Amino acid sequence: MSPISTDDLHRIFKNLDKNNNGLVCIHELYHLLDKIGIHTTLEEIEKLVGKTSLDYIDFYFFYDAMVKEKIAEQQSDDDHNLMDDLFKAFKVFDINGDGYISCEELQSVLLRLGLLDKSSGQDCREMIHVYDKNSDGVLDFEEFKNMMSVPISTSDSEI
Ligand SMILES: [Ca+2]
Ligand SMILES: [Ca+2]
Repeated sequence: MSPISTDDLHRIFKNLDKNNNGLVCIHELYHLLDKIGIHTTLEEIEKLVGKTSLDYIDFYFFYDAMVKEKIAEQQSDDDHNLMDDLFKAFKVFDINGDGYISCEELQSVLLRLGLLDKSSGQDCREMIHVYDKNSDGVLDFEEFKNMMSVPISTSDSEI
Protein backbone atom coordinates (compact mmCIF):
# COMPACT_ATOMS: atom_id res chain seq x y z
CA MET A 1 0.00 0.00 0.00
CA SER A 2 1.56 3.27 -1.06
CA PRO A 3 1.55 6.27 1.25
CA ILE A 4 -1.29 8.58 0.51
CA SER A 5 -0.80 12.30 -0.03
CA THR A 6 -2.60 15.00 1.87
CA ASP A 7 -4.34 16.05 -1.33
CA ASP A 8 -5.64 12.56 -1.90
CA LEU A 9 -6.81 12.37 1.63
CA HIS A 10 -8.61 15.66 1.32
CA ARG A 11 -10.36 14.43 -1.80
CA ILE A 12 -11.33 11.20 -0.08
CA PHE A 13 -12.71 13.18 2.81
CA LYS A 14 -14.72 15.44 0.49
CA ASN A 15 -16.12 12.39 -1.26
CA LEU A 16 -17.13 10.79 1.97
CA ASP A 17 -18.64 13.96 3.33
CA LYS A 18 -21.81 13.69 1.27
CA ASN A 19 -23.79 16.47 2.92
CA ASN A 20 -20.78 18.76 3.06
CA ASN A 21 -21.00 19.54 6.75
CA GLY A 22 -17.30 18.88 7.31
CA LEU A 23 -17.91 15.64 9.14
CA VAL A 24 -17.58 12.04 8.12
CA CYS A 25 -19.37 9.38 10.09
CA ILE A 26 -17.68 6.16 11.05
CA HIS A 27 -20.02 4.10 8.86
CA GLU A 28 -18.63 5.83 5.81
CA LEU A 29 -15.13 5.36 7.12
CA TYR A 30 -15.82 1.70 7.64
CA HIS A 31 -16.85 1.25 3.99
CA LEU A 32 -13.85 3.18 2.79
CA LEU A 33 -11.43 1.06 4.80
CA ASP A 34 -13.15 -2.08 3.62
CA LYS A 35 -12.75 -0.95 0.01
CA ILE A 36 -9.01 -0.43 0.36
CA GLY A 37 -8.53 -3.79 2.02
CA ILE A 38 -8.37 -2.81 5.67
CA HIS A 39 -10.87 -5.05 7.37
CA THR A 40 -11.99 -3.81 10.68
CA THR A 41 -15.23 -3.47 12.58
CA LEU A 42 -17.41 -0.49 13.36
CA GLU A 43 -16.75 -1.10 17.03
CA GLU A 44 -13.03 -1.00 16.49
CA ILE A 45 -13.27 2.27 14.62
CA GLU A 46 -15.52 3.79 17.22
CA LYS A 47 -13.14 2.72 19.96
CA LEU A 48 -10.20 4.26 18.14
CA VAL A 49 -11.94 7.47 17.22
CA GLY A 50 -13.91 7.87 20.41
CA LYS A 51 -16.82 9.41 18.54
CA THR A 52 -19.19 8.58 15.73
CA SER A 53 -18.16 11.28 13.28
CA LEU A 54 -14.84 12.82 12.37
CA ASP A 55 -13.81 16.20 11.07
CA TYR A 56 -10.98 16.40 8.58
CA ILE A 57 -8.23 16.55 11.21
CA ASP A 58 -9.63 13.54 13.05
CA PHE A 59 -9.93 11.76 9.76
CA TYR A 60 -6.38 12.58 8.77
CA PHE A 61 -4.87 11.25 11.99
CA PHE A 62 -7.11 8.26 12.09
CA TYR A 63 -6.39 7.27 8.51
CA ASP A 64 -2.68 7.75 8.96
CA ALA A 65 -2.55 5.70 12.15
CA MET A 66 -4.86 3.02 10.87
CA VAL A 67 -3.00 2.43 7.63
CA LYS A 68 0.38 2.41 9.35
CA GLU A 69 -0.81 0.03 11.99
CA LYS A 70 -2.28 -2.38 9.47
CA ILE A 71 0.88 -2.37 7.38
CA ALA A 72 3.00 -3.06 10.45
CA GLU A 73 0.62 -5.81 11.47
CA GLN A 74 0.85 -7.50 8.11
CA GLN A 75 4.62 -7.38 8.15
CA SER A 76 4.95 -8.82 11.60
CA ASP A 77 2.41 -11.49 10.63
CA ASP A 78 4.68 -12.59 7.82
CA ASP A 79 7.71 -12.72 10.10
CA HIS A 80 5.70 -14.53 12.68
CA ASN A 81 4.50 -17.18 10.24
CA LEU A 82 7.99 -17.85 9.02
CA MET A 83 9.34 -18.29 12.54
CA ASP A 84 6.34 -20.39 13.41
CA ASP A 85 6.97 -22.75 10.51
CA LEU A 86 10.64 -23.03 11.37
CA PHE A 87 9.87 -23.72 14.97
CA LYS A 88 7.40 -26.42 14.02
CA ALA A 89 9.98 -28.00 11.76
CA PHE A 90 12.53 -27.84 14.56
CA LYS A 91 10.12 -29.65 16.87
CA VAL A 92 9.74 -32.41 14.30
CA PHE A 93 13.47 -32.99 14.24
CA ASP A 94 13.97 -32.61 17.96
CA ILE A 95 12.39 -35.95 18.77
CA ASN A 96 13.23 -36.07 22.48
CA GLY A 97 12.38 -32.40 22.93
CA ASP A 98 15.62 -31.33 24.61
CA GLY A 99 15.95 -28.28 22.36
CA TYR A 100 18.77 -29.71 20.28
CA ILE A 101 18.84 -31.82 17.17
CA SER A 102 21.28 -34.65 17.49
CA CYS A 103 22.81 -36.65 14.71
CA GLU A 104 20.50 -39.59 15.45
CA GLU A 105 17.43 -37.37 15.42
CA LEU A 106 18.37 -35.74 12.16
CA GLN A 107 19.06 -39.09 10.56
CA SER A 108 15.85 -40.74 11.66
CA VAL A 109 13.68 -37.82 10.52
CA LEU A 110 15.41 -37.50 7.17
CA LEU A 111 15.01 -41.23 6.64
CA ARG A 112 11.35 -41.01 7.54
CA LEU A 113 10.83 -38.12 5.13
CA GLY A 114 12.66 -40.02 2.42
CA LEU A 115 15.30 -37.30 2.18
CA LEU A 116 18.08 -39.64 3.07
CA ASP A 117 18.98 -42.93 1.48
CA LYS A 118 20.40 -45.37 3.99
CA SER A 119 22.41 -47.16 1.34
CA SER A 120 24.08 -43.91 0.28
CA GLY A 121 26.13 -44.05 3.47
CA GLN A 122 25.60 -40.34 3.98
CA ASP A 123 26.63 -39.38 7.45
CA CYS A 124 24.43 -36.96 9.36
CA ARG A 125 27.41 -36.09 11.49
CA GLU A 126 28.87 -34.29 8.50
CA MET A 127 25.64 -32.45 7.83
CA ILE A 128 25.45 -31.31 11.41
CA HIS A 129 29.08 -30.35 11.41
CA VAL A 130 28.51 -27.89 8.55
CA TYR A 131 25.99 -25.89 10.57
CA ASP A 132 27.24 -26.63 14.07
CA LYS A 133 28.65 -23.20 14.78
CA ASN A 134 29.54 -23.82 18.41
CA SER A 135 30.80 -27.35 17.67
CA ASP A 136 28.83 -29.11 20.40
CA GLY A 137 27.79 -31.84 17.97
CA VAL A 138 24.10 -30.94 17.98
CA LEU A 139 22.04 -28.23 16.31
CA ASP A 140 20.24 -25.64 18.36
CA PHE A 141 17.41 -23.57 16.89
CA GLU A 142 19.72 -20.86 15.56
CA GLU A 143 21.90 -23.39 13.81
CA PHE A 144 18.86 -25.20 12.52
CA LYS A 145 17.56 -21.94 11.06
CA ASN A 146 20.78 -21.58 9.09
CA MET A 147 20.46 -25.11 7.85
CA MET A 148 16.89 -24.57 6.69
CA SER A 149 17.76 -21.40 4.82
CA VAL A 150 19.78 -23.55 2.44
CA PRO A 151 18.38 -26.60 0.64
CA ILE A 152 19.80 -29.81 2.06
CA SER A 153 21.60 -31.04 -1.06
CA THR A 154 23.56 -27.98 -2.08
CA SER A 155 27.01 -29.47 -1.81
CA ASP A 156 27.65 -29.51 -5.55
CA SER A 157 25.43 -26.72 -6.79
CA GLU A 158 26.65 -23.26 -7.60
CA ILE A 159 25.48 -20.29 -5.62
CA1 LIG B 1 16.94 -33.61 20.74
CA1 LIG C 1 25.54 -26.61 18.08
